[in-house]
Amino acid sequence: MTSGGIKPGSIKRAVAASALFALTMFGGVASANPQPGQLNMTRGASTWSPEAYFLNNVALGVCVVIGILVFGAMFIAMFRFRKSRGAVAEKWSHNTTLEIVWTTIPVIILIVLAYLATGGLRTFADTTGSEMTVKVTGYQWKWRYDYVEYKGKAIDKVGFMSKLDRESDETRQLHSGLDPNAVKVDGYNTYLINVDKPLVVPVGTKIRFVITAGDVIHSWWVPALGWKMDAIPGIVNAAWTNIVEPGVYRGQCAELCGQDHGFMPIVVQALPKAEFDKWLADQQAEANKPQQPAQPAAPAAASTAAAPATAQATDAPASQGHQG
Ligand SMILES: [Cu+2]
Repeated sequence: MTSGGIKPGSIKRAVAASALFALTMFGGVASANPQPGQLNMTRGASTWSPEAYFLNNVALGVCVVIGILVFGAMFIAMFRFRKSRGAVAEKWSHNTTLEIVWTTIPVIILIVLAYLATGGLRTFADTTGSEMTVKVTGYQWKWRYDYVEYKGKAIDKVGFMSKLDRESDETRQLHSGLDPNAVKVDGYNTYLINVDKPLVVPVGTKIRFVITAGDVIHSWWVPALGWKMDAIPGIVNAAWTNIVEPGVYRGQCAELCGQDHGFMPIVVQALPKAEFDKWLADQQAEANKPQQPAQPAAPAAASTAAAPATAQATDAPASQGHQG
């Protein structure tokens, strides 16, 4: 670098401009589901999701400031000190003080980021004290949800497949002539992000998810919960959430898993506790009915539970272990 200085006034202006930029990027949208034109991540709808939102903003803010400083210095060097303006290169090649400074500052930044991220990961990984357990299994190209336990009691036979809703599925077919913008639920465009049967959960309850897959690697991702978790055959991953607000939260498979990877959305419906208790009781009553053909829900659940086991009869035994 040459000895040419940058005026303090221009630094002040740069800082003010970057602060304004940061405010426009992070100050606005806080809806749980993505909105058209939304730039930043969602704050989410669970007790933990603001942590991910905060960590992202801090890291992105650091990156933006570093980017402005580095590119700013680069452009000033290129334009103000160009040869056609008569700039002459300095001859010195080392400056111990400068080298210590530009090593120390990044190290401090990294330590601060690592400290914050470690705190976030620790709370994220702690599934202890859960009041409910749901097993999530990824298949090409749908999800299976099994309710394992609630309030310390095992739940028997409540589980179902959740796949792309019929309207989206018909619309997506080649030459269907149907308008994707017309696929809506309550005025919200749900093309490719709606399912036939959502995962129903209670709010204000710490829910442990145990996540696996029956064929290839998938990833269960609902942005409003603040995390995504890989669903891997033969491995059971755990994660948790505690949803604050009742509502419908949408997500998608986040691991390229085959030709219909983009067509296996996730819908989580969070109900007030009393409503959920009633829903679960209904599901249990339905599952324990002796006569199957009377209700359409019962044979559907039974056939989907049996399907993967028969379809994968020739597969490795490891993938069958998850059906139970
Ligand atoms: Cu997938």
